Amino acid sequence: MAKTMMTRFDGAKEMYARQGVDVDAALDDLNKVRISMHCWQGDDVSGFENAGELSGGIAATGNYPGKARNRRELFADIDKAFSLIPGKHKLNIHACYAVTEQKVDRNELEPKHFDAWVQFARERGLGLDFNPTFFSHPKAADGLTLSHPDKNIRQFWIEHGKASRRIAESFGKELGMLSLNNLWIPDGYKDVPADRYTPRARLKESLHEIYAEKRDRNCMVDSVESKFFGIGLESYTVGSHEFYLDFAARNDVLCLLDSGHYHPTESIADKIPSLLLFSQRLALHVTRAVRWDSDHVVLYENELQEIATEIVRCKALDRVLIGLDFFDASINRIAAWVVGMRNMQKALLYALLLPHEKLAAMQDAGRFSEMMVTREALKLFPLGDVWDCFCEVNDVPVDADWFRDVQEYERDVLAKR
Ligand code: RNT
Ligand code: ZN
Repeated sequence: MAKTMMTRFDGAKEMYARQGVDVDAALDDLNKVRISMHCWQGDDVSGFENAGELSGGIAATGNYPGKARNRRELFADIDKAFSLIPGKHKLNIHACYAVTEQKVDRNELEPKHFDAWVQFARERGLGLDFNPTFFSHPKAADGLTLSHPDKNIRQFWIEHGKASRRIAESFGKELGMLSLNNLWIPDGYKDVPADRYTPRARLKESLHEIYAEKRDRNCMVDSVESKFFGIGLESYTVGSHEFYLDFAARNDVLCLLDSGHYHPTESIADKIPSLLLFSQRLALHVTRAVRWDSDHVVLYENELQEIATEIVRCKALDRVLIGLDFFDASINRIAAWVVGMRNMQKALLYALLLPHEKLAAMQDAGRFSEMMVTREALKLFPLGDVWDCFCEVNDVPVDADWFRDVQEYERDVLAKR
């Protein structure tokens, strides 16, 4: 390590030690956290099916040049991103990224259609997570899938849901690392519905069918992702938070909280300890909500720090499955990945460097002024010096330097697409 960096690191270590924080232990803990990087930032959620327009009330806006147009390009871009992100992680993929010679409809997908992904992950020591794709498909054209009034359409999507569980299980088996199978459906209505009950009853029944078959819990876990509203589905979403919270609690399924799916002032961090008290595991889609949209690149800011802090002080780094979910087509897509992943790690480091027990003791003793003063002081502690050291040890460039690599890649590779 360069001498100045070493000096900065030692100074930081000493400052944290005076607060009772062990920096080396924090770095060890951070090194073990695998974050699931979503493949869909690389191509604006297009997938490999040539399905046309993105549907389901989500939108990737912008037309920054260099988007990955096929598997080869997406794999290369993922490699580039991971080369700039410290540590070993997981990759999160969607069913619409199946690699098939001929067209295979979603209800007929099998593990073998994801062999290319498994091989890619295996060669790089990555884990794989999975998501059935209930959008961008003719049978989801009216925005309804598992709650559709038409039984045949529901049946098609139930089959897709079942197929997805088999695929996720195969990922866990092949790679020896637990795979998360996360279900999100866009179902909802633009305007005030005449019946809120029946669509939810149909969704409940469809989910029971999907989850009826036992899968190996050492290989895969299921989660359900709720949402408050989507574009064109503003008045009602069938899979609301309360619906899934209850469903998950009763059916050996995890809740997945997407940090962009709630009311703008609602804290997602606050939900974490509540859920952890009742469930062994919890899954997250970390994203950044801006007004009515939920899928902006994750920045290092307060809400993210709060989420990370809750995970760490609940001692739940091994119980919370952290994934990212954003898609920005208006900037360099690799930079978007790297910024989001590194910020998630930075927030975890921030959380790992807080003296939680000391602060909790102050709370219990009613020493609230001291608690406030201590925390405010900690906000300006030299986290950046510890972070730079983490990057250096993991052999990736520090914050000020990595973008140059991305610019080079843009010039040499992306610009030629
Ligand atoms: C949509 C959900 C969902 C998707 C991805 C592509 O609002 O957040 O997770 O973003 O599955
Ligand atoms: Zn999400």
